[in-house]
Amino acid sequence: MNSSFKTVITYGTFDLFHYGHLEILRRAKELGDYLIVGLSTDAFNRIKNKKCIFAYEKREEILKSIKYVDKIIPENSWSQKPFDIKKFDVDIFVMGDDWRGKFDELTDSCDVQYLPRTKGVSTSELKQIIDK
Ligand code: C2G
Repeated sequence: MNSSFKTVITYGTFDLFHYGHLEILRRAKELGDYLIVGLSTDAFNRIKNKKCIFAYEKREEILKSIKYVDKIIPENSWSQKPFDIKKFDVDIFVMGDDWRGKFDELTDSCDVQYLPRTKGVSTSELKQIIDK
């Protein structure tokens, strides 16, 4: 693969998919040529203490229909990132800036970019509105 070809990776739960999720995927893809998404499994969401409305298969189905996403891999643990970066020859790791600083150890293996979160929307806020 020529050196200008850039592989980008990002991770998340992507539950109740919304435009904040779309925006991070759009911007992540814009940084390179190929975007891999590490999608949190239901078991990993339990480890993250994150209650999920939609099961992995449903969240995966939505991500598969997003034009920015080229590949989806399961995210089973906090520790898999360096292995994924090596396995898929990742050039750029992207997360929203709510995670700023949390994955800086990955700068040894690739470019780490924290992008501004999209204001005004979050899965937890959507859940509160739905629960009303
Ligand atoms: N995001 C965003 N703007 C929002 C909401 C979310 O940019 N309004 C971004 C988050 O910063 C994250 C991605 O969308 O980069 C996915 O968000 P979540 O599904 O909430 O993922 P999270 O629970 O943060 O899991 O190992 C990393 C974890 O799996 C990340």
